[in-house]
Amino acid sequence: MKFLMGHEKDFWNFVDSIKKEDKVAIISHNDLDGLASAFLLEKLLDFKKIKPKLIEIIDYGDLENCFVKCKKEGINKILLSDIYADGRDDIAFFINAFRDFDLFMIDHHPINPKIRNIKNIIKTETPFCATLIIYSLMKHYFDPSDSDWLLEAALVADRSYFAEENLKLLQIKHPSITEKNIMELIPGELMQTIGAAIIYYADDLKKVYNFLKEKNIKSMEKARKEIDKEFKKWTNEFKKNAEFYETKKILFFYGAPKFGITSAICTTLSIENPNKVIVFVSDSQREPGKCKVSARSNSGEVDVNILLQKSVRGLESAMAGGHKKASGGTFLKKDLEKFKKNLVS
Ligand SMILES: [Mn+2]
Repeated sequence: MKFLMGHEKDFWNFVDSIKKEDKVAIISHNDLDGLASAFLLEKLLDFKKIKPKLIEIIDYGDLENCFVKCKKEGINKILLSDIYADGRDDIAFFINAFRDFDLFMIDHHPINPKIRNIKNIIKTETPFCATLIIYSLMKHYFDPSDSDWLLEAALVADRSYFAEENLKLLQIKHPSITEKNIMELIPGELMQTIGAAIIYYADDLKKVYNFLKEKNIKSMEKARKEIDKEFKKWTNEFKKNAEFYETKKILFFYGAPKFGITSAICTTLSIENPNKVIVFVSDSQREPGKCKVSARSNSGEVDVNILLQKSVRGLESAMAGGHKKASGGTFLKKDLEKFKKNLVS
């Protein structure tokens, strides 16, 4: 794992600088890698006998408000993980946060040139997920191997195993694991269970966070049963009714599932159709009047991060971003036709 930005030593210095009297917040992303990152960061603080005052599991777009909350709560140190804070054009709020707080960020999303000079940021290439970065940094303090189960799930969730060294890491405990069978073996199974719980409890992720802390897999399996039913239904709908735009190799579908399962459906369909671009638009549960879009290109032939950014350009209150092979965004429902036109033209 190579750091594209930042140094291990800076992180250790940051952790060493945290004192009992500090008010520490952990802010992390609302997906599996984000929850696992927060889990590890809390363990690290626990090792130092420090209890974080706040643990916030958020969407990228909520970061600015989260900083406001931190200020109100008197937070002075922040550990920020798996948040693509520099992913939008206007990142003044983020740069200012380094003045307002003693802040350290660990992330694996592309680097915005505007943050190049900021210390206290570690960035890796996309396949090296935030959980893996934190896990390797923690080894400086103690042996974190009792969290291996969660690291493995995060490596699957963020598709980190496509980097050979990460697949090899998984093979230490699961020698027969390959890109093909990973979903049927323990790390893939666990990823699907935690992933389903994240979808089921999307409005109350602290619940999932506590399940992880208790290693309460049973409760997450219950949620998975419900999610699986809905997942099957909408995967079939997509297969039956998606529109195919041949020149762009785009499979486009609009539907309105009960849970936020579009992203997971896209991932599955993309594995089945690696050379096609899978695009699933649904109604946003979080923001009425808005649509949510997920896009995947498993082969990486099309950069779906660029594709979605192009597709929302000029649309009111729209945003898009993510990775080359997996990206997402939102736009107003009234702009669905405009979005589609931008997408396929
Ligand atoms: Mn991540």
